[in-house]
Amino acid sequence: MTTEQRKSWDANGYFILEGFADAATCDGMLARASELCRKDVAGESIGHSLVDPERNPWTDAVNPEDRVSKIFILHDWDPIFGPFARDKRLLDVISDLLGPDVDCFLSQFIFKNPSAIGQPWHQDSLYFPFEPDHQVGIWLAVTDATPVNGPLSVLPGSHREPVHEHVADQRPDANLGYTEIVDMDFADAQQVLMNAGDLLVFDSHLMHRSTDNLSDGARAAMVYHYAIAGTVDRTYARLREQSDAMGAMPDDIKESAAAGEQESPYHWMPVTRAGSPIE
Ligand SMILES: O=C(O)CCC(=O)C(=O)O
Repeated sequence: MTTEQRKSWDANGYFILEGFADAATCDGMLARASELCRKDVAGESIGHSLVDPERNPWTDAVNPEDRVSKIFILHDWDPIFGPFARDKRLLDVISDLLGPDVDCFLSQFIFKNPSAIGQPWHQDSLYFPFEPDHQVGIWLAVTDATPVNGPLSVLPGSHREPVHEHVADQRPDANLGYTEIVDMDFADAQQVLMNAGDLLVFDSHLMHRSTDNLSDGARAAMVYHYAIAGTVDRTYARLREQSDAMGAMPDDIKESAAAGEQESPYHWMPVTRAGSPIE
């Protein structure tokens, strides 16, 4: 990590690595995510990934992927998304932030098709009741993120805030789990416009949102979340205390929590130990 990146991390809670992934990598991810949607619709296996349909599907949708919002849990099995989670250049940056022993515990591909509405202001740590707190997320622009296709906005410096109360997103087309921070002044927010291949690295307390996709093409992104190895994951315990603590969660996750299972819905995968990548 450069001095400038470290400064931006400390002051703002994020930085951008421009041109991190090449066009072939981005195109390969989009093709693979589309293939997984088609397999899912055809009843074929897609490992343990979960497909989250878009609540406001594109009226011109033709293919299965045109109706999907996100595909979760790709980092620990998929032949395309798995290796990227362990990219050596990426792990060098993540290790600078989290130390020599790091796990990847969550990933999602986001299609953000035309007419998909944005995700309101939130902090990812709401969904991560872990100890220690403060995880590291990366958001790879798989397509360009332009002013009209639903780019992210961030509130610089908000990574120093505790996790705020999040209220349910009341919009009828809100996707699963969307919740919103309403007790913060977002006047200093900055829109993050990115070219395909640029990578945003951000603190899990950083407040961010995305806007609606008003364009006629998908605005795709691939997201991974990393934590220090040995992090204690209290997700199910938290859901047992308060079933809507993380917004509306899928029924099977709520059922697992209620059944008293100790495991969490996250898939913890070691990526570095003693500073060396795990193959
Ligand atoms: O890419 C988006 O539209 C929203 C992504 C986001 O906010 C998240 O993954 O936490």
